[in-house]
Amino acid sequence: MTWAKLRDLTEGNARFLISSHVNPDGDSIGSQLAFSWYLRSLGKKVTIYNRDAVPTKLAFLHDADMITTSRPPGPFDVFVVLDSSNPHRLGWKGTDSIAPIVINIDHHRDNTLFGDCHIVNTNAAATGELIYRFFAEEGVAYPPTVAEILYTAIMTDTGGFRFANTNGHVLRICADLADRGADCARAYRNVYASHSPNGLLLRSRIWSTLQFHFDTRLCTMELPVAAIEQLGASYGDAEGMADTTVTAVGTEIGMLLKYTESETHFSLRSNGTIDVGKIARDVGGGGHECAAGCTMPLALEPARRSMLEIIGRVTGWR
Ligand SMILES: [Mn+2]
Repeated sequence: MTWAKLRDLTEGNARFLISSHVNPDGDSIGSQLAFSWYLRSLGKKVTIYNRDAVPTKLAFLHDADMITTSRPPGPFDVFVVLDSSNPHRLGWKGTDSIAPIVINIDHHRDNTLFGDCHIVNTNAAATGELIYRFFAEEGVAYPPTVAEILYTAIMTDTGGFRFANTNGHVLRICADLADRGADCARAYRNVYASHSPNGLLLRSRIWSTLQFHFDTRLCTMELPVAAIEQLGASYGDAEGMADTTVTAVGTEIGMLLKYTESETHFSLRSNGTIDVGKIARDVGGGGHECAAGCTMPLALEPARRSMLEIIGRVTGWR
């Protein structure tokens, strides 16, 4: 890991494209906005392009409206990929040829170390934490708006300071960000307490599908993708529901199954005893020990059966 190379590549070039993964979360949006702020403070020309729009609950972040979902024309000198273990995760084509230099900043375990400069630290709680460290290393002074962006990135990737990646180091960083002007209550309210009425109805629909398996060690909930449109809700309204699947006493793995007629996506969660990242990777997905995801090209019933079989095999549960 070399901050100097990152500094040299940023200082020595003029036109930057920043992108991050599909279905962006607080860390992907936050790290993009913070790094973009830094580049613009150096007088660089910056475009932030994502396949998917900024979730409404993150629109409060300063300059979130800078992020476009229209394919930018370029040309670019440097392509900055944030919070994405590989360029495929960005969900759009042409990532190979979009710019001659590629920077990869990430904290995912399955990062392929692509790019000309990769800053990949799997001990970091969030990509936002790596940007924070870069700013600290470089002595960058940033405004409260940027502190709030970094705080939100870390808050969301630690599940509101509740996941196993929450530790003294992370909390000290967040204390520093609060001292620099991040409004913690505002970040909480926007991210966790700003449901739309239709969004809450969608959540009640998901709750109603709750089931236990393996003597309550596994908990599942289901989301028919069609219900989103039916209720006039949005995909983002279901966010965080996967986390609630692992909140029962005695439940070690939780999963939310989002399904269409031909495809089922699993959001896997663990209480820390079982590495769900490994389970997800075994079926072509990815993620961390406590939060991971994967997709099967199967309808709900066969996909659920297949996953129960896999979990039974991996854990020895009956
Ligand atoms: Mn992240």
